[in-house]
Amino acid sequence: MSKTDTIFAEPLGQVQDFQFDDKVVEVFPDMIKRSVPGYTTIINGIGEIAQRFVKDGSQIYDLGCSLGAASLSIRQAVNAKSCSIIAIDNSSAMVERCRLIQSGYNFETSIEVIEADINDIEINNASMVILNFTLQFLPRGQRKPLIEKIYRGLNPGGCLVLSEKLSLQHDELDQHIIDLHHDFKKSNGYSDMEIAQKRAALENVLLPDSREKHYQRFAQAGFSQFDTWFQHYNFASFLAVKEALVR
Ligand code: GEK
Repeated sequence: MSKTDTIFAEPLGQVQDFQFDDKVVEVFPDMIKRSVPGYTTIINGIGEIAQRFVKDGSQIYDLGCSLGAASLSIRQAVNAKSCSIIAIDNSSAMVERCRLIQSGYNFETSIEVIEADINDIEINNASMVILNFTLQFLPRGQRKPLIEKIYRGLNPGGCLVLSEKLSLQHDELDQHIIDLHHDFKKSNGYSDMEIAQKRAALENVLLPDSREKHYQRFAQAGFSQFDTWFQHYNFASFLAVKEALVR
């Protein structure tokens, strides 16, 4: 059982930039479910998508894995043989807890949890790559090279699942959707002060792009097929497929 997230429950005066540290690790499953609309549906969907795309003898990359929820969903779902998951995060607190959680399960699909910056790792022989609410934390200049690296590392017919908070094109509608998200957080027990302080902590750290920007990046990287397979308010998940060479 995950502890209840109360990190922003008391007035903080000066709110520091958000960090994935020990305090966050302790409450992370509770925090992400109460903050990200559709998170559980996306995690389950990633397992279902993996059943279709993961091929025997290939690798699956979970980039910015946190506690490995997406990896676990894939390990439970995949029937392909001799596959391995490479789960990467640059927060040592996340990696330590992720290793502990994953070692409690024994599935045919193995997992290696690595502490590294996802910009520094190699990707190869991949049938599936996951960026589940991670790209939005990278400086904008790092995003295009990463999507291009993923495209190069995917086998033909392989896929990328990219989940992100979006900024919407029309300012007025964007504000309505942001308010609906705040109502979602309130209905999950967060106070107005918690919502405001968390927002301030994320302001310089979580930089959302528009759907159009993501689609442009997919196309520029070489993906010819991509679409939105899930959206709840301003939280969406995209599926991009590297075309198979022979039809
Ligand atoms: C899930 N995918 O539960 N290199 C490696 N890791 C990074 C980097 C980087 N450059 N930048 C950020 N991270 C997970 C949820 S959380 C999303 C992902 C959220 C890591 C960071 O340490 C954190 O663990 C994760 O990306 C983002 O399916 O908390 O909203």
